[in-house]
Amino acid sequence: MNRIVVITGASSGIGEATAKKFAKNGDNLILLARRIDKLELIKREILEKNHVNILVEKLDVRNRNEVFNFFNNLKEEWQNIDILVNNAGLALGLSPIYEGDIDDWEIMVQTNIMGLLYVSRAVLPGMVQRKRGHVINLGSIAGREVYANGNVYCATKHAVHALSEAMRIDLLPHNIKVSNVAPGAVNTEFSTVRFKGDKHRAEQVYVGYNPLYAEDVADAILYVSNLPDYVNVNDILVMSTQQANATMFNKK
Ligand code: NDP
Ligand code: 8X3
Repeated sequence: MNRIVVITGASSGIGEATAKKFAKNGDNLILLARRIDKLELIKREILEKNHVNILVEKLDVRNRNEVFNFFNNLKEEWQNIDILVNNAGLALGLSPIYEGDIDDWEIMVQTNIMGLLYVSRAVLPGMVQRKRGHVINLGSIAGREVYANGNVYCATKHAVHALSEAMRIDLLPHNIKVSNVAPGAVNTEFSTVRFKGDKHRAEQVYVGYNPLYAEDVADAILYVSNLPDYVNVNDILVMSTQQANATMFNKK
């Protein structure tokens, strides 16, 4: 559709799958993440199959200067951003609040909340000026419910939910859509990151049931982005058929 789509955290999982879906849809991509090598590979893979333009950049959403330098210095052809997918995010650890690692807490808050805010603050003024745009925030079932030992991660995703609602109000007069896409369990690098490289522990999260895959969430994101101008999905909760809420699974 020849739109300009920014995706944060595009180097794996939901962000990568979303980039591929948008490219297939004919959209041009600005792909951001810290692992530039992975972004370059994804770019190459996409360009083998799609005639779109792709800009990749090594960017840590926690770094306020890096974020503003990047967006303030975009070449003219990349400036008219149509869609921002605030996807970069992570969970670190799974511990009771009285044993939590404070460094982990800071990284989650800085990435999932402050990173989303920095990128949004950098991109939104252009959308307001153009009177069009769409912000799609990656929430979570963890933004609706809390579960044992998920304390700070759940708090950050509750914040994403609140920010989606608040953004929608502030952007209402400016014709800008805001959608909150909230998945249940998705089999990506998410649990490997949460358990700091312990792949065995990460795999156990997805055993006994069919979890979502990144492509399923990407489908929901693309659907939300392709609706007519006058239609917005404010909020979408998508999960495996074998998951009912944050903690109840029908495992075989
Ligand atoms: P992945 O770990 O596969 O992907 C996370 C992405 O975020 C990576 O591309 C990573 O890139 C990027 N990222 C992390 N920290 C930063 C940072 N500081 N700056 C820039 N990019 C960063 O996990 P998912 O694809 O599953 O997660 C994507 C989003 O979906 C997250 O917001 C997550 O909370 C949310 N989510 C995930 C669910 C799940 O069960 N998997 C369920 C519900 C929501 P890099 O390391 O290269 O910087
Ligand atoms: C990721 C899903 O349930 O592990 O947001 O928190 S969960």
